[in-house]
Amino acid sequence: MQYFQPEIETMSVAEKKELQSERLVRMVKYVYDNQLPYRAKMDAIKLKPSDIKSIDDIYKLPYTVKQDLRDAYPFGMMAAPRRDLVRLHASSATTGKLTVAGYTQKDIDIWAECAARSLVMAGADKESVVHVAYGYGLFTGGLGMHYGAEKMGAVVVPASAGNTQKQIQLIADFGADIICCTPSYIIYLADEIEKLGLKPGVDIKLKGGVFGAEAWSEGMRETIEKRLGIRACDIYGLSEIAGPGVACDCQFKTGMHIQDDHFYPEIVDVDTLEPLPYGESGELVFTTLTKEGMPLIRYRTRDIASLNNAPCPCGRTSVKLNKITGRSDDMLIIRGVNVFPSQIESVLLKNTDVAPHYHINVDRVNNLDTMEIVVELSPSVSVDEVAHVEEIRRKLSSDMASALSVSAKITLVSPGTVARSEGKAKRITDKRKL
Ligand code: DLL
Repeated sequence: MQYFQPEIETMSVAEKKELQSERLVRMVKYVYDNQLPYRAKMDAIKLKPSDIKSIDDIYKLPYTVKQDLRDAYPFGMMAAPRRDLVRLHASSATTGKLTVAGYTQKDIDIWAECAARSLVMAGADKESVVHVAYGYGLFTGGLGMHYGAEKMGAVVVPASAGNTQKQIQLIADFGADIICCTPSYIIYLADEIEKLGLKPGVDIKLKGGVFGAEAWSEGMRETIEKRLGIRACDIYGLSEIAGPGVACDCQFKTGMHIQDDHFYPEIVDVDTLEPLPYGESGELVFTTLTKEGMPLIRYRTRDIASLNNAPCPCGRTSVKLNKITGRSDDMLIIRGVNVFPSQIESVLLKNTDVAPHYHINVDRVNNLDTMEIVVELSPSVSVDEVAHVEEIRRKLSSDMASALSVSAKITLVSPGTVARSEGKAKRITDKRKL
């Protein structure tokens, strides 16, 4: 089995707990002394750093929310002095102000280690050519995977996002075996590779990829793996905590291994905020255990997921993050029913007559919510075959209604019609919010 840091990745659960406890105690004191907004939260409930004696006390600590970061924009949440910060990243949230994160050199090194662990989990080694097609810039995808690939000693191709034809040429000519990009972009690349008549395994030597930055379903994973003949690993991260590499799938795909020596995960009930046990779905919360620049305690990510601690055949002992099913702010409420885009994607991917390129339009007409799913027909179906297209539409409508418990209008369009994205796909237009 390949590991990047076996002494940590396969540490016993008891040793890990001791390490987490020691780090949490230190972290809480550091944050109390250096991050004024959080100190105020602790003072408000008369909690002292000395009340936190082990990781089991974590539930006593108040939550940090995105609004705290916005209120402190841009630098109010930084705990390290300006002279110790070496990098800023920011996330352009779909709603509202940028959330800014500052990193010290130690933060960057730890993040690179986590990204390196992730790449090794996905099958990279020192002989690998790692093609990074995540955007380089304020977004953490590009630079995060870049530093990870260098740290583990692979050759990194810093392609960044965009210019799809050139990306394909580079992947083919440089013989990349590992690719890093969003799941929606790898599908786009697969379409273009097919159009160019290039053969996976012959002209394209990819054997694995780490795909993340947006929610994607198991159906999407199967499609990617089948079309390109590669292992598709899910990778998770967020700029406030660390970019890509907070968690990643290993080859057994039993859930993404969380780098929980640095980032402590919890799942809490979305309404009551009470901690939930393994297996139950709720909001994902992270506490940074080692960060200096912008440490965060019990940060509510708004991502909806569950955790599992079943042993993994790879030997890694970390707690695992099951696939993110959506974001609490991406959840659509259609006539009172909760719908996540990932549920829609799962239904679409089970139907081979349509391609996984789709957009969801939500509106309110005569006080009633309406939902339209615009999806491309697969290239093997012609829009001119009217009766066949109508049959596909009817089947999808009925599958969607039974999966979502709410009806949706299905609009089938020709291949290539739905806008492609080089970064995070924007899949929803909710006119009720405009
Ligand atoms: O998206 C970091 C990243 C880059 C992760 C490349 C993976 C690969 P942000 O722009 O701050 O950072 O957005 C973070 O993206 O809270 C999730 O909602 C979503 N997200 C990230 N990874 C996944 C994933 C990067 N694997 C937000 N599955 C997070 C589902 C994901 N959603």
